[in-house]
Amino acid sequence: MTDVVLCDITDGVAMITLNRPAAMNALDLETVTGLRITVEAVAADDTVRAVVLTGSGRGFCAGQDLKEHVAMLESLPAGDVPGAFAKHVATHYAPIALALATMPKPVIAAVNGIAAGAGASLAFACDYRLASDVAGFNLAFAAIGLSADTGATWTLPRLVGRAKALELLLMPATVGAGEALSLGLVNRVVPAAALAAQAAALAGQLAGGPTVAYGAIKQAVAYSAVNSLADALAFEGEMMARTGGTEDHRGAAGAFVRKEQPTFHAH
Ligand code: T3D
Repeated sequence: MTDVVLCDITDGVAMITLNRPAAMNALDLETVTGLRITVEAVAADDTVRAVVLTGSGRGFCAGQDLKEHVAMLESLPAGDVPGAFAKHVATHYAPIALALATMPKPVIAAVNGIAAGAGASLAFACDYRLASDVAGFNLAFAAIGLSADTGATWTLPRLVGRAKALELLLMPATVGAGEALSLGLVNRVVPAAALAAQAAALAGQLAGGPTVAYGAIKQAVAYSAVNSLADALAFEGEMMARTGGTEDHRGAAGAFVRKEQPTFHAH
């Protein structure tokens, strides 16, 4: 953990907070490195059963730190810039998106404010977006002559459809929380003052749930998005076999029959 990326783990919930409020939590090298290490650590930690990603101050995350970025552009020979981009994206942004989207536990983006560029992509890579009523999303890449990264070209069309995704990417503008909700960009909008408590409550609920089943659901939904129905049916069968063999399933099915509340454990 560093000062710019905080991580608190309590009762099975990892709360990751981007902590550069003066820069709208923009991702300089220290922050993006800290975020990658933190996200990969909570993904691998079996005691963590739900994750929340949020930002401090009035921003969620403004994407790449453009001040540091301009310094990089000015310090490198022009011919070295494409290679530097490719390395930076492959070393940091891509692994973070992949870890958020594929870790075998639910990940909530508690979007407290503006999410721009790769900051928006981070929120889209999470499993659930709980947004403050002052939050907003801006696919800012094209405004500075860039394409898009951190998975936005994969996640965004799946959230809002191809036509809207292209509109948001080609003509970047800030989409407020209300519009984001109607587009399906976020799951729920809550008053700003209630966001932290609501995110903690939701994460606590998920951390007390059937973690193996949640992980298998994430895997199956991702698999089905890019495979045929026949293959998806076969994969569902594999995931059902995995979850059907858990104590969580045995206990919860029995609890239903006994008219009791089930309790779930990590394995
Ligand atoms: O190397 C690579 O791999 C490149 C990868 C790129 C991936 C990307 O993320 S590209 C997209 C980068 N992000 C942006 O283009 C967004 C830039 N920011 C904005 O458009 C606006 O700041 C916001 C829409 C996010 C918020 O607007 P507003 O009016 O609410 O706030 P503001 O006044 O613009 O910003 C507040 C402060 O945050 C300000 O600080 P200052 O100058 O007063 O001391 C501003 O400079 C700073 N800030 C905001 N965004 C960034 C930033 N500082 C550095 N980098 C930023 N991205």
